[in-house]
Amino acid sequence: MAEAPPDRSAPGTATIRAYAPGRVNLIGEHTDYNEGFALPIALQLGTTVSFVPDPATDSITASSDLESHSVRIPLNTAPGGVTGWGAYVAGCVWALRERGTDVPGGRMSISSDLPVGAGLSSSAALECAVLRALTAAAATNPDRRTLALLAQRAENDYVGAPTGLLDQLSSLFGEVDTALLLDFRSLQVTPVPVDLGTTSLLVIDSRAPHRNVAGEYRSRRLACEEAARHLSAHSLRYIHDDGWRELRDDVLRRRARHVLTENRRVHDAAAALRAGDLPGLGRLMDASHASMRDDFEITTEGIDLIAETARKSGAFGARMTGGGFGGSVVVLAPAEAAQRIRTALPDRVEQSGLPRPTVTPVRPGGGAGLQMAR
Ligand code: GAF
Repeated sequence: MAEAPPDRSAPGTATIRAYAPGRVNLIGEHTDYNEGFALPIALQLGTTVSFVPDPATDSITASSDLESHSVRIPLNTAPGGVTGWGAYVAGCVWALRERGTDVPGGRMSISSDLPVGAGLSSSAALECAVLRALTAAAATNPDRRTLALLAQRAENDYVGAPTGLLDQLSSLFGEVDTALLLDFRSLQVTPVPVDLGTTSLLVIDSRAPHRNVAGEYRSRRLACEEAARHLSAHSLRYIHDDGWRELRDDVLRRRARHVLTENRRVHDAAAALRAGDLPGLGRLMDASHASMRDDFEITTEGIDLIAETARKSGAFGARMTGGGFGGSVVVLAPAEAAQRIRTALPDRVEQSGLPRPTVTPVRPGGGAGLQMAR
């Protein structure tokens, strides 16, 4: 029998559709949990959630076009209750209910054009789209910073990933043709206009499998916290630019040096973007990549090869973007170099025995929000 269409005359049961984009961080990596700075853009790729509330049920049944099985999430779910991809949805349900939001049961379907595991923040896009849909269903409208903190709570305390706020703030505050200067201490978001002219911004997905990403991410975070403790500071944000010199331990020195120099590069990059100095921005991206490779040690052979090949092809700059240990490289390249990179770089990388990368031109897109149901 054909399924009945949702009853749009009954308040609270019509389909709610929400969208949230992924992000590419132009610069400022592993600075968020150190109360530092970053300069991301939201992408024009993202995740869409359709939710049909059903007040008669006390669970949410979620299905995704990327997964073969649907997941049933009891409304009273608690950390550990749901694992796998469904944990990101369940974590949002849990975080909302913990703050007293009366989330209704219902059916949720999820679709996405963001590659998973490419370092483009597919998890935060899912969380932000789910939160937008569920808060609309509960007839509440928290502001974007509150939503970002709820998404982070879902990820930290339900999923168990000790991540910062970079991805959620990027997804929620995204603006067309705009980069976002994020301050993770005040949670202030300053728009920086992006006028690339004929210059291209490319995302190159290494398509290399990630290994022990969660463990390595956690160890970098712990090292930063330890470095701050040795310097008697609440976080590395409170340390002056070359305060890392006071650390005796070589690993902690290099971890802290990455964070402190990266914060400086973020501000210089925002200034370069405002001044239209794209070669200058490219040089800062290269310096950021070197710092992630040598001091923070989060790049891989494949990622380094992609960044190096892009530079040799005439890019202004290239750097790994995201948490590291695989994922994607963001490249800023004049038109001719961009064309060379698109046609020749995948062959060059594949010839080295690495997975064939994909090259996608990107532009800054709008942030998460509700869509009119069609
Ligand atoms: C991942 C995390 F989720 C972010 O919070 C951030 O730390 C990033 O890695 C590194 O800058 O995307």
